[in-house]
This record gives sequence, C-alpha cells and structure tokens, in this order.
Amino acid sequence: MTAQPKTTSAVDASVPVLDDVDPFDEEVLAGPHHMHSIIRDAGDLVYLAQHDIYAVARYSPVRETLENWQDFSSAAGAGLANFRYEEPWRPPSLLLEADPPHHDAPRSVLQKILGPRRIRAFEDEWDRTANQLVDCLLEYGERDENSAVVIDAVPSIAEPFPLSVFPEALGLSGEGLDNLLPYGNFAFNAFGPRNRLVTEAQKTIGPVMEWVGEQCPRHALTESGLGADIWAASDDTDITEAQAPLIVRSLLTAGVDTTVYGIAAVLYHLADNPDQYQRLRDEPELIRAAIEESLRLESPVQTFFRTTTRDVPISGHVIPEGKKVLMFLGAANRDPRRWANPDEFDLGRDPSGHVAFGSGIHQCVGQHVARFEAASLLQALVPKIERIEFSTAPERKINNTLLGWKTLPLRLIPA
Ligand code: HEM
Ligand code: OVM
Repeated sequence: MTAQPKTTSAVDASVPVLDDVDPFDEEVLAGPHHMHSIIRDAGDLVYLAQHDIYAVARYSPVRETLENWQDFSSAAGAGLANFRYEEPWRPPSLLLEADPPHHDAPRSVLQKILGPRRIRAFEDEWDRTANQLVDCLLEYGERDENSAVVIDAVPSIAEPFPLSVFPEALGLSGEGLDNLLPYGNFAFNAFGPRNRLVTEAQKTIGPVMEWVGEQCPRHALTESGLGADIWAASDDTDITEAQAPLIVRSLLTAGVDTTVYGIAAVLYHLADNPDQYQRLRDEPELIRAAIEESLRLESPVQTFFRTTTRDVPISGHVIPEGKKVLMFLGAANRDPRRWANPDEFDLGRDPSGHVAFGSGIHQCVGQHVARFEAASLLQALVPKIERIEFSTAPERKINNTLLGWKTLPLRLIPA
C-alpha cells in the first residue's frame, strides 16, 4: 500500500464547500432529511470539508453518478475508505467493490440465480411462513384493553420474517443464524468513517466474521439452495472456484439487514398513514406499490461512495482524479426537483425511477428477493389487520449507511 498523499489538490473554486455538514454525525444519522435539503439546495455537486469528499444529493446527478461506472469506480470501495491507500476490513466484494471486466462474470451469475423466475419458486413457502407469523401474533401476541395486538414490530416481524425465509433459501444449516444481523450491521457501518459505531462493533465482530467465513464453502451449504446454485456456476466455469465463496458471502452480507430495514420501513409508513393503509386494504393489488413507495421514502440503504478514475466534469465543475464521491440515494429519492410532495407516502404516485436499489451496472441484484419477501409479508398481514397504529414513538437505529428503526411499537387491530 502506498501512503495517502498528504496534500489534497485545490478544490475547484466553483464547488460549494460545506464546512459544518457531517453526514455521519449520530444526530444526523438519526434524522438525515434536514441535512439532505441543505446539501441539495447548495448545488448539483458539493464538497464536504470534514471528510474531504465530494457529494451529490439531487436526483439527476445521483443517477448520473450511479450510471457512469467508467468515471466513478467501485473498485476502490463503495465506502469512505479508499482501497488504494487503506486496507479493506475484509477481502473486497466481487460484486459491490469491483469494476468491469472483473464485475461481469460474478454479476451475470448472480443475476440469473436471483432472477424473478428462480425467486418465484420460493413464493408459496414464503407466503406460508408469513401467514404463520401473522397468525401466531394474532393468537399469542399481547393484547391491550381493546384487544389490539401490541408488539414491537422489529423483533416480532421485521427481523424474524427474513431470518426464517432467506437463510433457508440460501441453504444455510440453521446454526448460528444470530450472527447474520450483527454481520450486516457491521458491514454497513464499515462504509462510513471509523466512528464509535465501527470501533464499538469491532470488539465483537471477530467470531461473527469467522462464522460467516465458515458458511461460504460448498460443503456448508444444502444441495438445493441459492448458495449451491452459485457453486454450480463454478462447475460450468462461469466463475472460478475461488470466486464462489466470496459471491456466497455477498448474499450473507447484503441479503438480510436490508430486507429487515425494508420491511420495518413499510410497516412504519403504513402506521403513519392510516388513510393509505385503508386504501391498501380496499385495493390489495397496491401492495407492490406500497413497497416501492416506502423504499423511495425511507431508502433503507442511504448512501454509497464512488472514486473518480480521472478529472471528471460534472454540472460545470470538475472533480479531481482519485476523489471519493458520496451519493445520497435517500436525498435523491426525496428531491422536490424530481418528485411532487416528495415527503408524502402516496400509493397513488408512480415511484418507479427511485434509486433505493441504485441504478446502472451495480443496481441491487437482490431486489427481487427484497420485493418478494415484503410482498409475502404484506399479503399475509393486510387482510387480517384492520388498522395499524403506533403504540409509542418508534426509535431510530443508528448505522453509518442504513436508515431504519430499532423499535417500532405498534398496535395491530384485527380485522
Ligand atoms: C447492491 C440496496 C436487498 C444483494 C445494492 C445497491 C443498493 C442496494 C443501493 C447498489 C450498490 C451500488 O451501486 O454500489 C438494497 C436494498 C435492499 C437490498 C434497499 C432491500 C430493501 C438485497 C438483497 C440482496 C442484495 C435481499 C441479496 C439477496 C446485493 C448485492 C449488491 C447489491 C450482491 C451488489 C451488486 C453489484 O455490485 O453488482 N443493493 N439491497 N440486496 N445488493 Fe442490494
Ligand atoms: C457485497 C455487498 C453488496 C451490497 C451491499 C453490501 C454490506 C455488501 O457484495 O458484499 O453491503
């Protein structure tokens, strides 16, 4: 590794400089939307002095950056750390942290395996599991004086549902599944600066990483799951045997926390918008729209970085070569330049074009998994629950990349 250059090249004088904006401040992470509007209003491109990074928060430059992989590389890491100078915390992902041509083969293998056809094969099983979960809450959940079921939807729904369907679909043995959420939580924190969120978690992540490593070899995976499909692709020489375990690792990293946060988000927005929930009850064919709209509004994955491969012109400015660029997906998804009433949860709008899954060659390869899981859950829940209310205020979970809920105390009024 070469040492990081001490002097940074002079900032293009026309780029708005924000000195006191820190996207990774804990208060900001707990409620980033005010900061988003400051960054969006400052311009198409800004410079965040505290981290020596460029940033885009308006919809169109975010989308441009996502789609221009030639100038905005992923191989130096999708987080703040620049892999040219800093040792990554684990061997880089062959998907997320790779550029073409290396990205191509892992991507096309995974895209086939996680395509809608393959994932639809799990639908009946996932629907059954979702119905069991909701029935169980209705039968055994704590009731209040009006016989509403009172739950914290994070530990009662958002976490157990993905954990009871995805690891099995992947082909994990079933032991040690409690490592999955801490691993994902750490991985998403690790995209940010080495703040308290990272240093605290570092103390306990060793055994978690070890467990994850043990789940990736062929012998650890059942014969018919998604993991086995990845290994089978190495028999056909689409990918090498050295690549297979790292691609399995991508699913273990990106496949669980994201869907937990996504499911909590849609439940939050349905509780927060009783009129829209009523509409969903009347028109359950809007379940898919509700999922998309809540992905737009919440953007569970808030940010990713790129690194410039040359001096890149953007919106009349130039970003020097080798600089980190932070893309605010969540800010783009609420940009009033792109969306009418951007902060409203509206089942009547067309949320397509949101960038909650990114865009371009790295666009989330697990998006069908995420949508099918959330759809199974809502299809089970909506017909059985007349109304969803907050019982007390939900609390934010703080993560350098993910936006979501630590607690989501709900009252479910049975239909
Ligand atoms: C990539 C978000 C669920 C696996 C991405 C990216 C985003 C994202 C924004 C783009 C990264 C970039 O441009 O650098 C989400 C959200 C999810 C979700 C919001 C849930 C609501 C999943 C699931 C899986 C998964 C369930 C696995 C089954 C991946 C992988 C990549 C990726 C492997 C890297 C793809 C590539 O670089 O080609 N995701 N994701 N994600 N996601 Fe997801
Ligand atoms: C990966 C990956 C992909 C997307 C997100 C992510 C921790 C990881 O391929 O390991 O976040």
